[in-house]
Amino acid sequence: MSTTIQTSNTVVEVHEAADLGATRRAVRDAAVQVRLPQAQTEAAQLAVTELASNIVRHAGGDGYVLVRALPDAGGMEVLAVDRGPGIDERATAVAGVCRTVGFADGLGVGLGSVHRLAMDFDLYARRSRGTVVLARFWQHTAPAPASALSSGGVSLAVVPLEANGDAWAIAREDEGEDGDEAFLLVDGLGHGANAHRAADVASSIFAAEYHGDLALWFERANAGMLQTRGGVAAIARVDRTRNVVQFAGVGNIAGRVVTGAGSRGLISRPGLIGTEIRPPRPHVVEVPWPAGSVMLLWSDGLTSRVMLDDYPGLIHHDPAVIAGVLHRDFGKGRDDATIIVVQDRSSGR
Ligand SMILES: [Mn+2]
Repeated sequence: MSTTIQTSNTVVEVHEAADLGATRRAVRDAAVQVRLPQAQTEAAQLAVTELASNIVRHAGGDGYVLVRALPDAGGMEVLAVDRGPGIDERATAVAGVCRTVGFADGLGVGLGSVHRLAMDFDLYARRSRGTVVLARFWQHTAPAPASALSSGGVSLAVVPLEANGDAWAIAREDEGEDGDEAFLLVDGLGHGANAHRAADVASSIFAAEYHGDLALWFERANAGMLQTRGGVAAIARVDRTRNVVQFAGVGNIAGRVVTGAGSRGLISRPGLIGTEIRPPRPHVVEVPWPAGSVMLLWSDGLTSRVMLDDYPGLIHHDPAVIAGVLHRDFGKGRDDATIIVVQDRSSGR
């Protein structure tokens, strides 16, 4: 069992050229946190400068940059998100090719240089709906995938620079390609420092005491969170042997599993954890998880109707890009907001 509590994103709004410096500083802070070598730090700063200037020049300054440290893997990621006119949809196809053949010239708008600088690169654009570009930087080389599950997310405090009252974590229950993995999403009541503390206690209990039993975690988390203002949470556990997702949620955490055959909602039970001595009793539901499935889990900082239907091809993109697009389009902007994306790559696509 190895559990990693995930870091929140830092957001820098980009409206005009004067905002570029703040994007570079956010990148530098994350780079320091994960001990990125000088060369990679400079590459990341150059890339974010290019991405942020694109937002100013081509998206009318209607966008932002999300920066996230990836301390366990020794890296960091930058998502440039805008609501601009969108690069031609062909560019998305070109970016798909770029990832495999390493050629990105001809995209225009400086994306070619970002692609050369970044160690992972992805892009999703739709005409009149905006663009999301991903650039990742690692200490050395990109780590080999730990399993056939690929995951990413966006988690953001409603007030920039305020503590995030949402938290998420990943537990890899066994080593190897086909190990089971569990994903925790917790939302501390309200927002700010006290919500953050509740979420922090819940994710720490997940890291220390979760061993594959969803209902037991809810009991332990309820007891631990009694010292806090409490919150809501869900765990989705991908059982790779039986090819099912086990889901248990209490309160406003929603989920969806998208497969070739359609999509299934993951429904939480109403209630709270950490507010009453008697622990809540979550229902553990199971839904099929065929090869190539994608799961979304999100907190109530996004609307309840998060769907991939309006986004042709998005499902095949990097989970962080999927999270960036859905967070932009379904975020309510009134609460801490988190969306986790889990992708099964074992279909060999
Ligand atoms: Mn909330």
